[in-house]
Amino acid sequence: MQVEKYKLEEFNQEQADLHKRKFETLAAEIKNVDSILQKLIDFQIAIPSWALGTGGTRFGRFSGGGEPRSLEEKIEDVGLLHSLNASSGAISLHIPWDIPENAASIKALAAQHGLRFDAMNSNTFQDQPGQKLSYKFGSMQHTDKAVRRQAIEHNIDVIKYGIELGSESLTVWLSDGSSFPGQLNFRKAFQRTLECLQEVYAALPENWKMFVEYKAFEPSFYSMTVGDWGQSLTYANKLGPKAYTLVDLGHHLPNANIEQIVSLLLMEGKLGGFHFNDSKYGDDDLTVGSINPYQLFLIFNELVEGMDARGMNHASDLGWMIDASHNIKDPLEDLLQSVEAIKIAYAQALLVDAKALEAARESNDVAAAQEILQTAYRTDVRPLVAEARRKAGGALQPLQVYRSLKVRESLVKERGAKTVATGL
Ligand SMILES: [Mn+2]
Repeated sequence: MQVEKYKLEEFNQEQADLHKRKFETLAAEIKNVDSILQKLIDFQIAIPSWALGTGGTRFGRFSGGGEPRSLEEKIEDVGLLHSLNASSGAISLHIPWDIPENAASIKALAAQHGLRFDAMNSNTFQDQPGQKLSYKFGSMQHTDKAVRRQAIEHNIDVIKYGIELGSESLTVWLSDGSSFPGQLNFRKAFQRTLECLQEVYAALPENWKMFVEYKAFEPSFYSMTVGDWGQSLTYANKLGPKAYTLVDLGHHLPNANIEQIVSLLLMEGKLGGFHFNDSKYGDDDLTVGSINPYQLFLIFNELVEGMDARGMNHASDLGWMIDASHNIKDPLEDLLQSVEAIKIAYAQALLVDAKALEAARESNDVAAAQEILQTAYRTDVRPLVAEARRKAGGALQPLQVYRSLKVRESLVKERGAKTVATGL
């Protein structure tokens, strides 16, 4: 399904006066409003193919209907999101769930929707039908060299698919680890994993990056072989300049200071990308900004400050992606909310008076430092984000348009009430 341009403009027209009033009031208080608008327009967040269907828990899965049945339909769904929010201009694929049968036609379809291919994701955390050797006891850490070889070959295949589609990065997330004390020799597991990653790294094209994603626990419950940012950074440093750490917000132990992690990884030039989601207890895969929007803002504050310190391009020098899987919301509505939350946090971070904050820090004025941050955080930047979206051809109120046009109903009619997104 596609959103007709004129319909979108009709909705925008209905809200034009109210929006204009709100935006002009806010803009009058912002010094460099045009440059902030441009940054917001440029900032695109990739949608992972697996977020387009209903996610499950280990207890069950409640399919929502109208889910994409093929890679083509996944691309159409992301295209639809992008036409509404003008901020989801990329899709991230997962192999083997999204193997393109005809790369050229898939590439052309994505281009029609204004989409590019973000990081490719490999999968050695589950066994596929017909797979020769099992990953039950890990993949790259496995005691059996043949299993490790299989995991290496799979990742190299994923790179090959990515090259055909024009992707430029590979994300490796391993579920490797142990669930019981004594099960694993930590050093051997690390070394074996490193050696495998080195072989995959050697297969990267010149312009590619490799992202090493960490996770504190689950599915391994005693140790994870890439369990935290220290371990990921150690792998990335040993691998070489094309290897980076990837931060997934849900992959930390409770109350971890993620903004500090981000700051130091940026300082080291080793932050590669981001997976956005939100959580209260663990890897809850909740809508971005739904639980702790202040933390999201603090993270963006460090991202903006750290990227500016290194002269980085906010939009293109790091990989930005949502990684969540929703089991009670319409996945497309949820993604619209997540993208909006990211844009809001980014816009607020762009409003921080960095010079005043640095002066407050240097003079140990703790109260002033807090005031400066919270002044930005408590600014209602929604009209600013909406204006950027409008200028880029999107909807002032994407979720409202999505509902008014009865998109989900159309998708159910087209695809059926009991479709299950491939891969989930
Ligand atoms: Mn992730």
